[in-house]
Amino acid sequence: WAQDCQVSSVQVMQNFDKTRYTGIWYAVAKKDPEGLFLIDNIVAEFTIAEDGSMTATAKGRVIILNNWEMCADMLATFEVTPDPAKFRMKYWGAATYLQAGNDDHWVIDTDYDNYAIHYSCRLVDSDDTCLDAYSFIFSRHPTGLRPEDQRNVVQKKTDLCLLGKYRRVSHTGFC
Ligand code: ODT
Repeated sequence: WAQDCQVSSVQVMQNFDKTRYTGIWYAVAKKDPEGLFLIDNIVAEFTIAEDGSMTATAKGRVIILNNWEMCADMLATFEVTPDPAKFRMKYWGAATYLQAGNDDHWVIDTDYDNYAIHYSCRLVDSDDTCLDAYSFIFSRHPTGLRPEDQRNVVQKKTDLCLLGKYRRVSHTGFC
């Protein structure tokens, strides 16, 4: 079986349960998109609103206006699609000078209690490969992934054609 790296054949989490996904996730690794925004100290918190829709907040260290380092406070709402693990994420900053946008937000895999793998392709090429993807590896533990989850995460990074493209995200208490 050869990897085709096509966006439309990316396998996402089966029977994704957004209720079990709620709570705090620490980013432990990240594949950056073009025009990197969140640098490190990235923590996301997912909530289910009263109407059942998923929302999230995220914090992370950013550098804006070339040289101003700050902790960004971000908000997002998630629009459902026919696949329960594939969302459209509308996001904006608590301050207007922060980034805002609308990205795909796919949950590739999670065990809900320890790790989660997120993927977003911002730009799909005419051959259905991705020209600008970003991806987060999340852990429930700020110290990182458990050794027993690492093999699985490496496999999913490989499936996404992103193996070797991630960097570690540090947590120093900046945010
Ligand atoms: O950092 C980058 O370079 C790209 C990421 C930009 C989107 C950040 C928006 C966060 C909005 C609040 C959301 C929370 C949940 C996020 C979970 C995963 C990744 C965005």
